Amino acid sequence: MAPRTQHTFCRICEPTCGLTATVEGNRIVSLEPDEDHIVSKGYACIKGLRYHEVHHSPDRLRFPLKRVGDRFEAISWEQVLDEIGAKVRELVQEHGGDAISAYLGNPISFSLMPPILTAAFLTGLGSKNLFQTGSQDCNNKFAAAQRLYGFPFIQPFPDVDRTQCLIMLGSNPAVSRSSFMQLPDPIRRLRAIEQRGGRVFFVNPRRTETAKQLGTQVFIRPDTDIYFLLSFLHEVVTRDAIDHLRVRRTMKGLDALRKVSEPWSPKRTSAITGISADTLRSMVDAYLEADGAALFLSTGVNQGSNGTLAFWIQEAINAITGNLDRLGGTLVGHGYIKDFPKHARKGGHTLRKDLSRIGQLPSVADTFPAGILADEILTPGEGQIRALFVVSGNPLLTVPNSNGRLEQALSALELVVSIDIFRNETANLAHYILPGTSAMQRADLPFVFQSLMGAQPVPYAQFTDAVVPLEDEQRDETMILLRLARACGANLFGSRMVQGFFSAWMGVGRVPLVGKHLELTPERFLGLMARAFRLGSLRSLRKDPHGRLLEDHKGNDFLGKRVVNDDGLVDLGPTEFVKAAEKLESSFDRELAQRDKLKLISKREQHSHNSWLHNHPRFVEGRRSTNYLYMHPQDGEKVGVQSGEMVEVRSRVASVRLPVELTDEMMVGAVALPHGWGHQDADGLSVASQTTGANVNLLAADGPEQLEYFSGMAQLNGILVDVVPVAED
Ligand SMILES: Nc1nc2c(c(=O)[nH]1)N[C@H]1C(S)=C(S)[C@@H](COP(=O)(O)OP(=O)(O)OC[C@H]3O[C@@H](n4cnc5c(=O)[nH]c(N)nc54)[C@H](O)[C@@H]3O)O[C@H]1N2
Ligand SMILES: Nc1nc2c(c(=O)[nH]1)N[C@H]1C(S)=C(S)[C@@H](COP(=O)(O)OP(=O)(O)OC[C@H]3O[C@@H](n4cnc5c(=O)[nH]c(N)nc54)[C@H](O)[C@@H]3O)O[C@H]1N2
Ligand code: SF4
Ligand SMILES: [Mo]
Repeated sequence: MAPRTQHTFCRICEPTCGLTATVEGNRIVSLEPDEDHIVSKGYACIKGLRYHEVHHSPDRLRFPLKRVGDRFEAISWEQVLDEIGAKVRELVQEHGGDAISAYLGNPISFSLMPPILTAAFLTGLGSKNLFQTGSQDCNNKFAAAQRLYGFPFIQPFPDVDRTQCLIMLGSNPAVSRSSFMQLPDPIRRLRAIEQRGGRVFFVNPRRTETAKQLGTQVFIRPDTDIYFLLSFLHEVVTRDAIDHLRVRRTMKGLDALRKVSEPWSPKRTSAITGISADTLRSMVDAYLEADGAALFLSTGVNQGSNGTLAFWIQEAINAITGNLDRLGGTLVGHGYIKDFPKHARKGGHTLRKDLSRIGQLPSVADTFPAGILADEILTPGEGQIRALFVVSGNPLLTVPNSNGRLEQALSALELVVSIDIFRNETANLAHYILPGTSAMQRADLPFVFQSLMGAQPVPYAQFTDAVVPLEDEQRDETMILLRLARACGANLFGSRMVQGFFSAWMGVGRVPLVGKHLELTPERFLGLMARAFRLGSLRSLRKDPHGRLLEDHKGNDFLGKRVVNDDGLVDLGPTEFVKAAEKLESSFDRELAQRDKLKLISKREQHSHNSWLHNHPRFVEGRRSTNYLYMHPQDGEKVGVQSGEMVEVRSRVASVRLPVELTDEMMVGAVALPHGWGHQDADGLSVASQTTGANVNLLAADGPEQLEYFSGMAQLNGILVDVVPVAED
């Protein structure tokens, strides 16, 4: 058969770069960057370009599996759904809906339907126990935005193509391609800021792959960003560089905010951040002089101990200086759903106000923190979790898992179901594993960041059909979740009507819809969504296989118009935050006292993606077959180790062993360790299981007291550690 080509988009990370697939029969022979894509314009990275090899991996799941003793056996869909359904019904009847929980992982979140259906499945069972990656990733931004703007998904992002000054804290776009800001080809876009005479700063304990190529590197001691930001605010306030008119008209709480910044002069905080008062002032100069500037913090700060307060102060600075909601500053996108925050707020969506059973932590965007999952499972009492559905996730390696406590918890569950494309470490503890689709087998509209938050510097829409069909008993996650809901008796969205609609549709495979009889397919679903989003029909979207530009940002259309707090004003000084800021005095003293201790941070790698690309042979070849502890040579000397030697890294809760790599990329006092490793027992991953890396999250503390209160964020950066040499055995 002659090869054919098809344009599609990658769904590994947020840029969702355009790809062109060459397909022979059911085999994808190559993926190339889509040169004509309207935004990524021929950009794609090595992960996207090798995705077909991941897709065709011999380890892919093809049949539903059931654990029998210590083995997995293939069973039919009918049987698997019957058995899971019966167990869930029994648990719900005996213990109530909260006995059932789900963990929604990262990869599937780049698709439209499965995240919605996972949440709906639990709601339908009467359970509040949804966990997802947000509590390792970005819930601090949601928790803060809810107070500042009235809705968690209102997330201003830098107008990167027009700004004259961008200060990035805790982000390494050259490797990550950014987060909460869709940014294919980040280096070109960031370099352009300098080319038009602007400034770029990277505040980071490590001189990253990005900072090596452009901008100004500013080293910061891990987990002290809140003090840097408070001093930045202090300077802005002292200089009265405030757009008073704008603030008066569209914001409240300026006095409270000013007070919060008072104690934090640049000189004072330099003692713990390591950023001198002069350096900080020069950054404030650059920011204030620029015609459009933005502070933008990301995962590096989110994963610290004060992520919510840090994001609050950042947003407040952007707001009071007049940079929020202006071209060249930060923008609030419209997303595909017009006035989504307004409507969602009215309906109360993602605005639950409940507290977790264990630790009384607030839910964020209707989810609880994964850092309490082990406790929720292990602590008896009403509402105890007895079943877990893991949808494209690998919590065992990716959430704080003090000394392997989560493994103990998962082993204690009566039912664990994994929906994945591989049998990963978490799935090894499952009772059932359901084979999903790779992105190349899914029709899609990109979700969350584009459709809900509109975090697109260049707004556009794109639809892709599946590139290749399902094999054997693989199923689209949308269909799996719908069938599971029916088997378990979950009224989707808690609504009998919606459930009745789905049942009718699925039961007979046909449903009366707009007078016609249509077969249920994921494409049809997406067609309905596209129309609901007013993107037109799929047929019309297919006419733009490289994406279709939507209306560009104009700025000046958020403040006073789309802020959804009851009074329509941005709250610069939410009472709870102002109160929490008082505690920063004691943590400051603690920081001063521990200045000589090593702090551990995370590091993303070009060839891996959280825990799941280590099963691809090319990505773990040679030196890449393990993770390393990165450390400044001065610290290496103190510890007494050379590059290549083994060390033990000890935190309060556990220790791991791995080779060290000395590099002056690191700041003195900070060590970095890539996460997502530790696959030695993963017999379902024939390549990854041969790698030797260690799971850094064994070092991260879990349990409610260890999490940041407002967001439930786990502390994955700034963990105090000791590093000691070990003799190789
Ligand atoms: N120490 C430390 N820990 C971290 C982080 C850190 O920086 N440092 N980062 C955190 C962040 S930001 C995140 S988002 C989390 C991610 O954490 P998780 O979402 O828990 O884990 P992932 O490794 O992304 O893997 C998820 C699983 O999804 C499967 N998968 C991939 N594609 C598909 C698909 O199309 N369909 C289905 N059904 N399954 C699929 C993969 O096979 C893999 O088993 O990790 C967090 N953990
Ligand atoms: N290749 C690759 N790309 C990825 C991923 C991957 O695993 N691999 N994961 C994807 C996911 S799920 C996400 S959420 C995004 C995240 O993408 P980003 O939010 O852009 O985050 P990172 O690139 O991980 O950069 C975090 C940076 O924070 C720095 N850092 C650590 N601690 C601190 C601190 O205390 N203060 C400051 N200021 N900086 C600190 C680290 O040195 C690191 O450079 O990346 C995505 N892209
Ligand atoms: S940056 Fe790479 S992994 Fe991310 S969407 Fe683009 S091609 Fe895919
Ligand atoms: Mo993430």
